Amino acid sequence: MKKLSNELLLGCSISANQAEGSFDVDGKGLSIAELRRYNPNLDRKDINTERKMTKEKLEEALKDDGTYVYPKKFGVDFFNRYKEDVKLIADMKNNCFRTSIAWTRIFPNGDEAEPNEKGLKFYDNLIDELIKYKIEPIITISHYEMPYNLVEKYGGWKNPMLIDLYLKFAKTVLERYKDKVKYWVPFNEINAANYSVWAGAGLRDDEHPQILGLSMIALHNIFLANAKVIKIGRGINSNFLFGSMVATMLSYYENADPSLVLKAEKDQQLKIYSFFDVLHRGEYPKYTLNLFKKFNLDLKISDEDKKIMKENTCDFVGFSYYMSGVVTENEGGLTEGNLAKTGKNKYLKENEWGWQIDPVGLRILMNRLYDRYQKPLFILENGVGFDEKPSDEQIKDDYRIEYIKDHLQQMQCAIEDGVECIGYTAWSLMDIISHGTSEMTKRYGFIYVDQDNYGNGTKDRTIKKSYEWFKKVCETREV
Ligand code: P53
Repeated sequence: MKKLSNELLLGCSISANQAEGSFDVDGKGLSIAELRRYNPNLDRKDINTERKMTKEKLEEALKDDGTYVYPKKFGVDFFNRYKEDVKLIADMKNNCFRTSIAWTRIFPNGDEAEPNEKGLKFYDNLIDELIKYKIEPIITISHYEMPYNLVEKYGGWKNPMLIDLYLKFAKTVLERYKDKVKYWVPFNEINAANYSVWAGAGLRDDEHPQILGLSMIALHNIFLANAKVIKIGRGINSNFLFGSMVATMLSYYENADPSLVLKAEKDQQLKIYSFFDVLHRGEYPKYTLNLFKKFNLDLKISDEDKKIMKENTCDFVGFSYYMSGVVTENEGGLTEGNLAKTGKNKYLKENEWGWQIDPVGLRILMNRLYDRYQKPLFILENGVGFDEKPSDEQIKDDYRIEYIKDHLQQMQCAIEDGVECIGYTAWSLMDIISHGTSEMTKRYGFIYVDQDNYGNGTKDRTIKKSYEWFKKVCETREV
């Protein structure tokens, strides 16, 4: 048993595009998330191909003629049921809650001169409802849901004009909620372009087949926007705390062969540290600069921009952690995993989607991140998806309890090792639409939502066994 501190923020996390639905209500514009289809014929080993946005899939999505469903359009009705959901958060004794503000509710096309008051009203109500129950809101400004118009008209984040368009949106919400929200996540999983340039940067995957090259221009614009939003935010309220998030997957070496160890280190540099380093040290590490050279990219970073990046680094190290992987020479022995095709680790179990469950890896990672940046950490996402069937009885999700319990214990071990940690928000509050596959079947919630992959169902919420367990943890601070 571990005792958690009363100061620790402990709660759940969701995103607007996976939960809200009501995609065309009150003047909301179309976002890139709503163009990701659910494919009923998908073989799970093809997830990495399915998640790529191609010209063909995009045209089909824009037509939306009934061939496929686009579940992020209907979400799980959080837009209409937020009061009921916030009450469930309060009853679970969580002291914080993380969600995002849908850019397309505030600036439907992204380039309007004035924000959409009706869209802001929804977040006024949601944030006030959280505060009513003394739940600390943690707000993600951009969670894979930019206005589609910014892709079509401007070409996504590779266009530097996106920086000011993003800042206009961000400034609107930072000012509006300056006395109500303290914790801000300017970008969800800023390294998302590693996995999907569509979600991360609004670039079509078939036009940007490699993760580097052109997408680095987009990433640079995102990094600049991150530094600039922190600068603006500090001018609005000096107590704001910022932490853009990085999706982390710890990589082990399959054996002690030094060349494999080197390969794994390089893999971590490329996929994780090259992002954290810019966010927390305010400049590109040398190995990223070398990559720019290798791809013949002359980003023409002005001295002014260098200064802004250097002076406006994040306050906390925000990250998501779901699994670990193994760097191997044995390409035949890879997991089937969504995004994360990696070597199998015989010491670990996998979930149905091939994600290898590794609580001790969280402790290792927290130690490494704290050693490297010496800033407080915030675990913004951690959780596990299961295909849970509707049932008249309560869902007894002991596997989820075990997963979260083991990770919370390892988090506490890391804290006892000397790591500073602000909080932990589990993914996710209730079952929501999966980011990667737009399916409902991959359920992460403490709360069951009666809805299938096509949006059929009452959408009623029922608590799972894990809800009661997590409530007890939040109340007693014992895990
Ligand atoms: P789904 C990759 C690796 C770790 C986390 O993912 C990731 C991804 C991208 O899929 O994304 C985060 O729903 C993301 C959430 C997402 C969650 O992980 O594909 O921030 O929006 O839902 C789980 O199983």
